[in-house]
Amino acid sequence: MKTVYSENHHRQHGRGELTDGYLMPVVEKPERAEMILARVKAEGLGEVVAPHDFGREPLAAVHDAGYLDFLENAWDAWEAEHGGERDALPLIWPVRTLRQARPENIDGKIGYYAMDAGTPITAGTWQAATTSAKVSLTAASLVHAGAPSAFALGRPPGHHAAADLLGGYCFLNNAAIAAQWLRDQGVPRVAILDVDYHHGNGTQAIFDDRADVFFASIHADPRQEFPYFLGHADETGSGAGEGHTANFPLPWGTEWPAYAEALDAACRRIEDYGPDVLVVSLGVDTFERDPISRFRLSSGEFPRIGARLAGLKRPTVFVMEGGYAVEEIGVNALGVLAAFEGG
Ligand code: SP5
Ligand code: ZN
Repeated sequence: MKTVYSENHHRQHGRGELTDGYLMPVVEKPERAEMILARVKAEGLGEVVAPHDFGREPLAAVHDAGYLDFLENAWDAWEAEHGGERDALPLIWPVRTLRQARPENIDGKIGYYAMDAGTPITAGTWQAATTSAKVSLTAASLVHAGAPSAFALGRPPGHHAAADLLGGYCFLNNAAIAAQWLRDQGVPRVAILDVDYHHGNGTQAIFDDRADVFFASIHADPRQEFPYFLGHADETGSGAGEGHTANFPLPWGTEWPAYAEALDAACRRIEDYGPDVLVVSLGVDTFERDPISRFRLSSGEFPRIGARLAGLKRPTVFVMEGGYAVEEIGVNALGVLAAFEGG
């Protein structure tokens, strides 16, 4: 399969994320994509191609116009207020009892649009995030044009970003943008399977009340793990989308046998739905030595994920999400992709 890649991801290189009470070096860093790209080349997965420009429309089909405007201008506003020495991070949020209204001040705006203090906005964030969206759109267009599969090797990731919300290292929801674009090309039914360790709260929220995009996610139980406030088993969609969301939360310490059962259950739900195209939110932070995660999949088990996905026999767009064990991230991601192609 072809890999879509652009060097522009280097423009997102945050200096710090608030974690465990410290401002720590970010884990979502450029080396992640470099390691995966090196492995794509080493294993000969296929041609590496540059993304095309799709304009603003496919972004606006998923994200709120006010949010896009904020994201595009946030760094300049932050720099004008605080200088450019430190990344932009929020420190107050409109939680219970507070009013959900967008302030004028940049600090207020960041709190209004951010879900956490781990997702720094930098000088290059807009360029990197819009390029990552283009990467996923280009992969979707390859599959729409008849390729059996394509790999969107973008960063920053996307699945925590909702219509008007950034967080979890995500700014634009690349998988949702690809899925919506496919719908807008006339593809009747799209399914998104999210295998990142963390629940894809943004993707779920975007398609919550819709029947034309099915969302299934296998992830660490939000009672224990980030993002804490979405991804429980009883969330099944709302309104017209009732029954079109399926969550498979698993406990800390989950190993392959329990993971495989959840994967199989999720795949059976997708088979029942019968999508025309499958979008996979591919996170490999389920790895046993991931520095921020607590599942225990070994490198040898990622190919089994790819083989199970191949069994769905659907045109498939892989969109890169998380995975922070930089040394092994390429091996683990390629484990899924190469086994998919072989299966
Ligand atoms: C795309 C994606 O995988 N986003 C994940 C965002 C998770 N951010 C919060 C992580 C909190 C980690 N706390 C554990 C620190 C270990 N000392
Ligand atoms: Zn993750």
